[in-house]
Amino acid sequence: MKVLKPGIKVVKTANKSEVKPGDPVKYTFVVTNTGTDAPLKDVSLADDKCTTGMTGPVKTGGNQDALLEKGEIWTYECSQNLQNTTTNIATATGKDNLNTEVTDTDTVTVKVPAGHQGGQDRQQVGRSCLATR
Ligand SMILES: [Ca+2]
Repeated sequence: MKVLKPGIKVVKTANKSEVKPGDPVKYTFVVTNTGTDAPLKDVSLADDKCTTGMTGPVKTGGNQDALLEKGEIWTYECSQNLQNTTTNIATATGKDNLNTEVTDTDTVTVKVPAGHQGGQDRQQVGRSCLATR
């Protein structure tokens, strides 16, 4: 009997490591199949904080079908305006053809500097920060 070793991997990155309050951050999620000869179905990508505006997957390589196979790269994106230092956990999930579920997570933290938090107007916040230093 052939033993399937399904595996999935998500790598999450943010386009900035630190932003001012209210500034947008774009997250990119790259999902790949790390298993051995085990195409994955029902592949999904979720983020615990970036829940709206998720786009993708954009499928690179392979056959562009509904199965994530080895060598294929599925990329998702999500943008969010951050008010406070935020740590997001992304979770990728898939199933092999025996319905064995595999998951992987990746975490990214984007800093919003203390003292700048909670402001509405960037210029105003900038001045008040300087004044309190
Ligand atoms: Ca495929």
